[in-house]
Amino acid sequence: MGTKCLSHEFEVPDDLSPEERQELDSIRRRKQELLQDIQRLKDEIAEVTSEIENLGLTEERKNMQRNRQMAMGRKKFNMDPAKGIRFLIDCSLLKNTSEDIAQFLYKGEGLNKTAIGDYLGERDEFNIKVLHAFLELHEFTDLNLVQALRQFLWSFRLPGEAQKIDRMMEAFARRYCHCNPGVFQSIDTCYVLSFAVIMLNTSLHNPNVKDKPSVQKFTAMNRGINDGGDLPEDLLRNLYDSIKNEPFKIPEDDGNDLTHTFFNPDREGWLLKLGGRVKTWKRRWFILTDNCLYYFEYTTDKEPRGIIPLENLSIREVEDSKKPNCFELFIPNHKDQVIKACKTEADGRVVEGNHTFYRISAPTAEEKDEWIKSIKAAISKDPFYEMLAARKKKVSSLKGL
Ligand code: 4IP
Repeated sequence: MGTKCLSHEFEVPDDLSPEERQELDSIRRRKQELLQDIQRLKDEIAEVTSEIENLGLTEERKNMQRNRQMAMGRKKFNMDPAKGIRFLIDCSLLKNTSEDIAQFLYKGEGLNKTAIGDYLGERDEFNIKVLHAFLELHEFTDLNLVQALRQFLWSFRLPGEAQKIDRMMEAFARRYCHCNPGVFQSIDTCYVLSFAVIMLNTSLHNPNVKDKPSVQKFTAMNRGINDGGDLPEDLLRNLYDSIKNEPFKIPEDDGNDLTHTFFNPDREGWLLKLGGRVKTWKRRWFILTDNCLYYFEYTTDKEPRGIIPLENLSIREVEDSKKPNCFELFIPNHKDQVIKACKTEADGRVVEGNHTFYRISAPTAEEKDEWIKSIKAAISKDPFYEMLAARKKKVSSLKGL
């Protein structure tokens, strides 16, 4: 009998018995079946391989698309935080929960810190929830107030608006007190001291501030803020030393600085100003912004010749025998008091101003009205100082309760 082989045909001898022929037929059938099975398996393998390959491709494509949308969402966020967040939610890249959004802002990858600050400071109920979830991500346990503030103030850029700052600092104080129970009598105490520390940082490290407060002055300034009682001197001294040795690191300014302020003034234009001691009229370029009136010799000057903070001032229309369309800035009820302001002398020195009033003449009656309206809006009390003052009053008046 010849060899039985599945893959090659073999010669069949002529003298096979009927049994042998039967067996041979059965072998041929099995061979056929096996070949079919092999082919089916091959087809299946090919199908699965191609499916796997396709799967890899779509995953890759999906990832690429997700990355592109993420980058686009971040860009949108930096231009308009609310729009950016909405876009990322619509693309299913963010869940519409305060926790998820807070996590995204806390990581801050590719996000502009000014935009983060703006979003967190919004008054909307949902934004406030995000703000609180954002603070939950900050761990302040066993950190002193300066260390906690360093961490917090590095995670975004504080917005300029008083109400926003108030909400964010309140949330900070709440979280700090939660992580460090017993350090302060109340959240308000922590809030007020946080501001004292931020202001101390400016006084100690801003080269324009000449009068640097001593540790004694700092301690004295914070007397009575612990719900009427004093905070331990050691605590205040430690905070003072920490700030003195290392100023706060504030995120890079991304266009929200003074230059930017001058680019977006409330009002600007040429006006005539009467001198303080020597009563000469000078044409100056005035810019009203940031609750201050700045005047320049030329529109292109970088440094103002004078700065008049508008806090505590009033404005009125006046008649002048020499110039038309006049108005005056003055301190109500203190006719002879010199207005707090600074000016540049002819030799370049910056000195205090000498004016008991600033008399200004506008080119037309309309411009005079516009200036008066804008200045009036600017001198309506700064809401932030009012808020801080109210809290200070609250924490200092609790003595004896
Ligand atoms: C000057 O008069 C200018 O009017 C100054 O204005 C003014 O300073 C001076 O006030 C006044 O004496 P002369 O140039 O004729 O000397 P500017 O600084 O815009 O040039 P103010 O305070 O208004 O800036 P006194 O108070 O320094 O005399």
